[in-house]
Amino acid sequence: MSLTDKDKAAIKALWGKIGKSADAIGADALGRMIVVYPQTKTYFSHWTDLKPNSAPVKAHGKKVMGGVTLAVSKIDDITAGLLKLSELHAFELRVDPSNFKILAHCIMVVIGNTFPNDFTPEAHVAFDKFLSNVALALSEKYR
Ligand code: HEG
Repeated sequence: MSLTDKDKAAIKALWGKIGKSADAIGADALGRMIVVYPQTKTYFSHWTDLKPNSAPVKAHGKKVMGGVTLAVSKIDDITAGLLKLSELHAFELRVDPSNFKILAHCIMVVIGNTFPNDFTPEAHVAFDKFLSNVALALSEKYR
């Protein structure tokens, strides 16, 4: 589902308020993902510590949110903006794309939890659509 101008404005407005907390959002979302959906841990079995708030979980949360911040900055063509990341996840990391939806869900829960006032129903619907587009863009190179 493509993003309307109204969606894009709502996404940018939300990110303007919460983007500076991206690292913490990422760490929290990743920590939740590995607890609530333990099957996702298979991709991180090489880490020394797989518990929420551990150093590798925090570091990776920061990286993932760097990708989300990139997608916000490339909002007019997310597919092109995330092409390199799609190649990485498809060919090297071999992450099953169903996991993108799982992480997207965790990111939404964390934002709603941490920023209840900014996460209005309008922001929620636009950000949900945005993360679906991010998941789709990351899945682009799978075949
Ligand atoms: Mg991925 C690496 C972004 C979902 C598993 N992920 C990365 C990196 C970025 C990124 C920016 C670093 C790339 C680099 O080093 O060049 N990931 C990213 C986004 C999203 C996502 C934006 C979805 C919103 N990743 C995701 C999911 C899984 C996963 C759902 C698995 C459940 N990513 C993964 C792994 C690595 C990265 C295993 C390598 C991490 C490492 O080796 O420590």
